[in-house]
Order: sequence, then structure tokens, then C-alpha cells
Amino acid sequence: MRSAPTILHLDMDAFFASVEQASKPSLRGKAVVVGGLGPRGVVATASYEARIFGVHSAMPMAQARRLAPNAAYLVPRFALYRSVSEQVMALLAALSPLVEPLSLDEAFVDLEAGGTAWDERSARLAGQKLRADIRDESRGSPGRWGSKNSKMLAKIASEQAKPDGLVLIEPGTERALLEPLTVRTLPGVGPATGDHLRRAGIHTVGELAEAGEDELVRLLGKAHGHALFAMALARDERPVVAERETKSVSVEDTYDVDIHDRVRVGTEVRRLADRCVRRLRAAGLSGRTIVLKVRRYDFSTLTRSETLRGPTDDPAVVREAAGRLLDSVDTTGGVRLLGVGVSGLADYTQEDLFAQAAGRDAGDTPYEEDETAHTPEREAPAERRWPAGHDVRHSVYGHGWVQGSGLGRVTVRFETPLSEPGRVRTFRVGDPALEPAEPLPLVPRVPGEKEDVGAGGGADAESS
Ligand code: TTP
Ligand code: MG
Ligand code: MG
Repeated sequence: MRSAPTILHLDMDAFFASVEQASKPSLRGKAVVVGGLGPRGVVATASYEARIFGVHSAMPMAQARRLAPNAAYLVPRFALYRSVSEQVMALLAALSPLVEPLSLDEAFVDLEAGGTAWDERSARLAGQKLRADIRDESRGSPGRWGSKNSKMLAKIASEQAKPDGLVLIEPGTERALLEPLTVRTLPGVGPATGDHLRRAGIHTVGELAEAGEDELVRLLGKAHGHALFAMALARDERPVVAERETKSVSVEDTYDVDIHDRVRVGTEVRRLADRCVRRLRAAGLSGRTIVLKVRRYDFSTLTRSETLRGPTDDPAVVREAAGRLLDSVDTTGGVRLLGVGVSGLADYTQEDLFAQAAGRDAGDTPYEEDETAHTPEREAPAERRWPAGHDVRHSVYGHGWVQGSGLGRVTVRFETPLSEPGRVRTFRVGDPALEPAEPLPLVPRVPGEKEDVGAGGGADAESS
């Protein structure tokens, strides 16, 4: 393990909400909730101002509205978040060839491999510069980062820097830092392992280290027990890997007697799909590609796969996809083995929740409607055609965003990322002067136009 804190972990603060605030001047410093606004919608994220009221990711939207009735409620603009993410990842790529993205707003960077940092001082400087650069790119939605000699500690450091901070863990202090934390902080400890350990009286990382390696192996099996014990002692040798290996989660069963009954084959596939999803969820993952494996009576083995629009960990979705794949396989001679897997794994599933709601809940699918929005149907409810938070253009007043709609009216706030907070005007839903528009970039593309953003982010909350 390296001795200098040169593995950096970056995670953007309240990412979707921060991008919305950067993009909409009137929302800066205000409670903002981004998520699905339909009846089954959930919160994707909330700005720190909204978190004060108890609103958090994955909470049903109705509950969020009760807790924070005055917050701005916005439908996500994924394309914009993706483009901001790409800009931030490009800044990271300039620091090192070894960048491991974990999600849109999160990555590990090996500063040493990039020659950017080799000791504590250079690591701190690199971190400060990165925060300033991100602030410029995203107009005041800086991330936080932690830096350490291992991935695990870097991530814990960035969690402690929340929000808007930078934490560097000094060599020699890592065990003291870990001891009081819950075992769930460690990578690889999900709800199931957490419960298991709790029943054995182990709650904190300190207690985990105290339990000893033998006890952990006895409780959790050899591989997991060894790995967890090492982590508890702050030993984490996992390298930063530029390309995450394509992982998959799969389960399969071999049958003692070949199954001939088509109905029974279907039942088995559904059961395997459910088991596969349980594993996926236990690992905190979701995936886009569903794979079905069938070995027939003569040992011929086929795999069939289907790729969804977004990652899922929904048992119903996996079951349905596996069922469709099974329809394309001839099993008349009998099957010896069946398997169901999910690959193309991602760390979070939210985007998919919106995608899947497509069929069931139109209010949650703003980004699917871009094409139809230009040719409005008389029947489409205003909320669907004019999703809250999405961009519009008025032939007289210019660029703005939908603040709300209903009862045949659309309310628009006219402002841009570079303007002062703007004014609100209300239009008839069918007003020909108003049309949907693309999001504007957060920073001007022409360097000369760049204006000073000011000290929007505040000082670095540093500690060591
Ligand atoms: P996170 O980094 O987990 O959360 P965050 O950036 O909103 O807040 P924090 O300051 O605590 O890091 O996730 C990044 C984005 O991913 C988040 O802004 C929205 C999306 N997301 C979901 O859509 N659903 C979820 O359940 C979570 C956790 C995140
Ligand atoms: Mg984040
Ligand atoms: Mg994140």
C-alpha cells in the first residue's frame, strides 16, 4: 500500500439538484427536489437546502412534498447531467490516465500514476485546483473529494467532506478514523452482511477488527472474511482501474432429471430471475442486459440476451425479459440446466425507474417526449407536454423554464445560467409563441465571454 495520500475520490454534491441550481439562477440557495413527478415518482436527489426538511433520494415524491411544500419540484434533465458529468470526467482525465468512474458524479483518480501528486502537499494542491476547476465548469456546484492511500479510505474521506469540502487523511490516523464507523461503511458490507454481523454483536469497524480474522472467516466464509478483516485494519490494496471489468451477476441450476414440461421451464426461469435480482440488490447493483442460458438434453448450450434502455434491479422487469428470451428457445427435448444473469452493471438504478415508468406513468417520462412535444396533441395534459424544470423558448421573451402547468396554462420563468434571476409569465398551453427548447450550457462556450462566477461555493472545509 502506498504511503502518500494520492488516491482521490470525487463525488459531486447533490449532483442533479446542483446542476439545476447552476442552470436556474432563481433556485440558487433554495430547496430543490429532482425526481419523477407522477403519482409513483420518487426523489432522485434533493439540494442540501431541501435535505434540512428531511427529503432524500428514493423517497416517494408525495412524502417529499409534505415535508418541503415550498421546494421547487423538477423533472430530471438527464442529457444535461450527462454533459456536465463528461466535463468533470475530462478534468479528471487531465490529472491521471487512471480514472475509475463509478457513476455520473463519482470517480476514483490515481494522482500518483498521473504524476500529479506524490505526497500530502502536492495531493492537497491538486485537490484544491480540481475543486476550483469544477466550480468554473459547473458554475458553483463543486464536488467534494477525499484523498488517501487507498480507495476505501478515499471514499470515506469524501463522505466526511460532505458537502463542499476536501478531506485528506494523514498517514497513521486511518485506524482511529475507521474504528467508530459502522461496518456498513466498508465496501462489500451490504444490508445482509451487516445484519449477519449485528447478530454476532459486531456493529463498528473497531469491533470487526477486534473479532479477529478467524471469527470473521467463520461468520462470513473464507474470501469475504479475509477481505473484510484487511479492510477493518485499513488495508486496502485495490488498484484504481481505468476500465471497470464488465461484471455480471448470474445464477443457474442443473436439474437431476431433464425438465420437459414447458410450463415448469417457465416457472424455473422466473424463480432464477428472482434469485438473480436478490443477488444484484445485495450487491447494490443494477444492470441493463438480461441473459438467459439454456443447456438442453444433448448438452447443447444456448445463451440469449436482451438489452434494456436503462439499468434495472426490478424483479418484474428481469422476469419478463427472461420470459421473452425463453419464448425464442426450443426446449422440446428437455433441459438440463437453466441460468439467468444480468450484466452491464451500474451503481444506481434511478434513471431506470424513470424509464420503466414510461408505460405506466406518463408524468415520469419527460425526456421521452421531446419529439412529440413539438406537435402537441390536444389531449395531452399540460403537465406532460411541459414538464416542470424543462427548457422552453418564447419568440418575444427568449429562453426560460417551465415553473408549472395545469388548467390549460403554462408558467415560465425567463432566465438563463448567465442571467440574473428572471421573471415569471403565464401563457395559454397552446400559445404558438412558446416551444420546447434544449438546455443551455452552464458556462459560455466562447472563452472571451466567460464572466466571474464569484465565491458561490464558499471556503474549503478542510480538515486533516
Ligand atoms: P449521489 O452521489 O449518491 O447523491 P447526490 O450527488 O445527489 O448527493 P450527495 O451530495 O450525497 O453525493 O448520486 C448522484 C446522482 O445520482 C444524484 O444527484 C441523483 C442520482 N441518484 C438517483 O437518481 N437515485 C438515487 O437513489 C441516488 C442515490 C442517486
Ligand atoms: Mg453525489
Ligand atoms: Mg455519487
